[in-house]
Amino acid sequence: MKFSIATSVALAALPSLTSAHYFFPHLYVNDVKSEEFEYVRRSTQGYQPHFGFDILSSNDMRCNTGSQANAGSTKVASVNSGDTIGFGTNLDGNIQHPGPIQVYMSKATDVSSYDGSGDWFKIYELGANFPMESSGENWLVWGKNRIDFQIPTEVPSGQYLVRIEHLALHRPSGTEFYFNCAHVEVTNTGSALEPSDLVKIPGVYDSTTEGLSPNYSIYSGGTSYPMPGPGVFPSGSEQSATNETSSTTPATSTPTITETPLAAEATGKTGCSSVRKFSRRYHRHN
Ligand SMILES: [Cu+2]
Repeated sequence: MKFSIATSVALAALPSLTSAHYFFPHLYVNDVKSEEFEYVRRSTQGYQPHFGFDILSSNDMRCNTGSQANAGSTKVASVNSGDTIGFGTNLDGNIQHPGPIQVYMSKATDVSSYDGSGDWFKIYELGANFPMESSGENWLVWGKNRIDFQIPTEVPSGQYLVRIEHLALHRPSGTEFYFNCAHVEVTNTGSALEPSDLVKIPGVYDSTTEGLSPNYSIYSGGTSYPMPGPGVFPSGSEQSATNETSSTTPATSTPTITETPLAAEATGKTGCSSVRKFSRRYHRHN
């Protein structure tokens, strides 16, 4: 199907929809919200997610497009193992996309220049309540603008990239990837363990990964979700997200689930403003 001028004009007329996308420029340390990009590497990706599988084989999958150039100007937050830290969204916008949150860490000799090419391990994951609902609101991240998680007491002392990742699964044709990296220096206050279940980024996911759309559909009423990537270090501890403002907007309608027109899909990477049926549901202002 050809991408028509009429479609492109119609899409250009919907800029406000995409502004309800988001990124994670704030780090919370000791319950204090840092400045935008104080401890988080600024990228050139802004609030738009990556869409589809291309990003899975790119080094940009680590800390996002253009972020390496800002590594040297990003501060390093001092934390103790066992501390709870968190990421906050831009403008405290609530996340209203269905999918998991995961947090990975990678050790650096000097995080202010580190490119993320070493080993990564997962320290946190936030999934869904079941059964899976087509509204998407059964995902535990729904309506949150701050994701808190513990630096495991077992994490060895040293500097790290801490990478938060949100996968949005509402588009039947592919996954949206939201991710940013913070700089931290961990002081281990207990007994450290060598991190296990190590992965590389890129490489941790590929086009066959079960928990990614289109391999996984949130519209099938599933009773489980195959969390992508490795297990949680040290042993899958239970953690939960908090909400800074509790200002979740209630749903006003149930979305009509249809396949996305190919022409709209052709606009690809700029996000899901092209998917009207889902846009109305997931891309509201807060
Ligand atoms: Cu979106």
